Amino acid sequence: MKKFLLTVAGFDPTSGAGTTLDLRVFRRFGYYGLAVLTSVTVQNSRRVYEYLDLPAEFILKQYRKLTADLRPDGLKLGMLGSQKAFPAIEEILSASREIPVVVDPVFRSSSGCWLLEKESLKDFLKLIKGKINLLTPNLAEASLITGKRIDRPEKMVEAARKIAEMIDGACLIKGGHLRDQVVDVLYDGQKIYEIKKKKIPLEVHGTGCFFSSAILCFLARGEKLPSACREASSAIKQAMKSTIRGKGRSLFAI
Ligand code: PXL
Repeated sequence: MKKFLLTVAGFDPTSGAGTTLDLRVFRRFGYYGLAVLTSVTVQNSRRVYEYLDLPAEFILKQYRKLTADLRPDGLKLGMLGSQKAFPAIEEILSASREIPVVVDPVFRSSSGCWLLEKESLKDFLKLIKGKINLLTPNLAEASLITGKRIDRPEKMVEAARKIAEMIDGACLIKGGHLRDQVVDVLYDGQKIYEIKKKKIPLEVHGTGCFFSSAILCFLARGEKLPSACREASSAIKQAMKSTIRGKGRSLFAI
């Protein structure tokens, strides 16, 4: 029987990131995707202009009515927009203890627009602590979380351990912005895994959303975390062969 995966994230009108990309990724790996919106952004492939957060009660209404009917087999959290959404997210996480949960800490868009207030970082970490399977920060997000500049593989190893301890869960730091050899570093609470890859000279919007959604798909299939991350990494490389362009960055054409 087909499984349901749920994304709780923002709407990007280009479909290059956020809920509509997550839904396409879920479908690509054989799942039926469900979505609860936290925020609606104004953006094109060049940049994010502004966004409007939905009230926490409205996020919860979407979630409660949806899950009274269809039960998700996995949960992904993306853009939350504001700390005001946290009470809703708390309820959603509490109801998701039996299923895999992957969180992409969307703090800031590549074009520099804050998608969650910087001041809410500590509360964000408290919100997810002990309740998720995996957090997937990129180098900038890992630097924000640890308060240190994370820009080299050795520092990524140390930061992955530290963040995993802070959230009482596993952490995968994405090294896509490293200069030469690109490596992602996973700490699953016991061991460090390094996933090396070739740098692809193409800026594609939404790689973070794609990656976390794909990892969730492989976890929901029963794979262990290191192999789910490896498979998602190959899947993203494959998907980057098929992109489409407007006037800004490339978008996944999957
Ligand atoms: O890529 C991060 C991201 C996630 N979700 C939404 C976004 C963005 C970046 O622009 O708009 C809705």
